[in-house]
Amino acid sequence: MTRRFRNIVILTGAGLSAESGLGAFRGQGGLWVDFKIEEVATPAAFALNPSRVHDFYNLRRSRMAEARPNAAHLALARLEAECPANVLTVTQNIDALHEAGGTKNLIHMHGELAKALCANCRTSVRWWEDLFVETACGACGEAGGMRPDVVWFGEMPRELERIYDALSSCDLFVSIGTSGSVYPAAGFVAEASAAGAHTVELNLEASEGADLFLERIEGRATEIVPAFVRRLLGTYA
Ligand code: BV8
Repeated sequence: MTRRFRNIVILTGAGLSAESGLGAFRGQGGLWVDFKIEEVATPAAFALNPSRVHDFYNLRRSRMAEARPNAAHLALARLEAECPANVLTVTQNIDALHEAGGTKNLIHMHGELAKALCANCRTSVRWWEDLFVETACGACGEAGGMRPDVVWFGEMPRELERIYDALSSCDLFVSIGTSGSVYPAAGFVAEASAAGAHTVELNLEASEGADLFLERIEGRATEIVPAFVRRLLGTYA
């Protein structure tokens, strides 16, 4: 890697936060082993049994409150701070570890667990406590409509226009800690390739879209991401 890239887009997934104690979704010990997507992460599930959905997200929110950014989060914040290129980080993660690590130019395309959304008046507020069916909205006063401000399956991800804009002009696309199994995120590498970008996957194992990448680095995020960032910053020296 010798090219001096000017517009870098980084996509991250659950694998980035795994070593901070926030288990991934798939694979051994993954969330989807104990919970069914259709029972906890869809609008229909919330309409049918909101308490079960609140239990699922209250559990994750309490785990998230204990978690700390790891060496991979810190390395990505360093890249953003020291790299002469434009760096945009797009995360599928709903935890707050990128921000805690220092990353600023960040899009939570699947929302944030540290926010609550009122389904009645669409007000979104910072929220670190448990949520319940009885919880009333501070803006409209309604109860029963407060939900985690996350994107459920079948719902539109956030800031897609800004993301596709960045993908269409990026010259380096880096995917970190994601299995490439959820769309539209899993389609971003194809968009970046179509724009002529160099594409790199950093992951513990080959993702579902591994063949779409020009370069792949396998390993644990806390080891391979700091090394990759050092190498990348070295190209501007
Ligand atoms: C939508 C928030 C309409 C909530 C999430 C096209 C084809 C097929 C299906 C679809 C399609 N288009 C749409 C769909 C339907 C659906 C979908 O993709 N279904 C899948 C299951 C097939 N998509 C949607 O519904 C999306 N909405 O399409 O709206 C629309 C229309 C037009 C244009 C746009 C949109 C909304 C999807 C978002 C759902 N919400 N999260 C919550 O978190 O509870 S998705 C959630 O699951 C995460 O955010 C993430 O996106 C996904 C989990 O994936 P990963 O993060 O990759 O985690 P995973 O465990 O799978 O993998 C971890 C990886 O890390 C592994 O590879 C592992 O090897 C690696 N790893 C582990 N440890 C480490 C590591 N790597 C390095 N170091 C380590 N230590």
